[in-house]
Amino acid sequence: MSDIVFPKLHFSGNRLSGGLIDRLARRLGDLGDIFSDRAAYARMPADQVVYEVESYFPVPDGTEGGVFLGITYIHPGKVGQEYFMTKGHFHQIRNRAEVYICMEGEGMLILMNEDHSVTWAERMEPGSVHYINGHTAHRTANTGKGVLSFGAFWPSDAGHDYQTISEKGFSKILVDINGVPTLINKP
Ligand code: M6P
Ligand code: ZN
Repeated sequence: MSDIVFPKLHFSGNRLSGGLIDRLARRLGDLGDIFSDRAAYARMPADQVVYEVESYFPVPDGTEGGVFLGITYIHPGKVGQEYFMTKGHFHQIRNRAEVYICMEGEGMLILMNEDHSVTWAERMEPGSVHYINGHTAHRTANTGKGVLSFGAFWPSDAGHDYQTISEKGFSKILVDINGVPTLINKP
């Protein structure tokens, strides 16, 4: 089916358009199990938007050989001392890799190996490009005062495994210690 013509998309700086774009917002109420400070979480409004994702899925989910892309916008904020962040996931097909490109803001890409024994982080700043190897869980946190936005590109058969993260989390969390984003062992 090499004769299908796909639309050219346009990214304006804060919006993706030009094709059939899937848009979702994740609110605090959708992210119940990811933040460590339960008391701080309970005090915050469930309808507060933590991040938004605009995605383009040119082929059906699960298709081998295609590429999906998405732009994620994480709002600034914290739950207790823990920065606003994405749910995070492994790929369902574990060996599938992904690339992130930071466009705006300041953040950290938090990574964890497959047996959960090692969690580390890479700084994201405008222009930083991050190769996320297969078998590696990934989550992003906004450590700045404005929106953190980044583009993501991943194989269309990769799938998202949220279950493993929702059960066990990452082995470290990213918190603000005297204004410095710091990875600490999960309390
Ligand atoms: C990036 C990609 C997407 C992912 C999104 C939000 O855009 O990795 O696949 O959905 O970030 O992350 P999550 O799905 O973990 O909430
Ligand atoms: Zn991914």
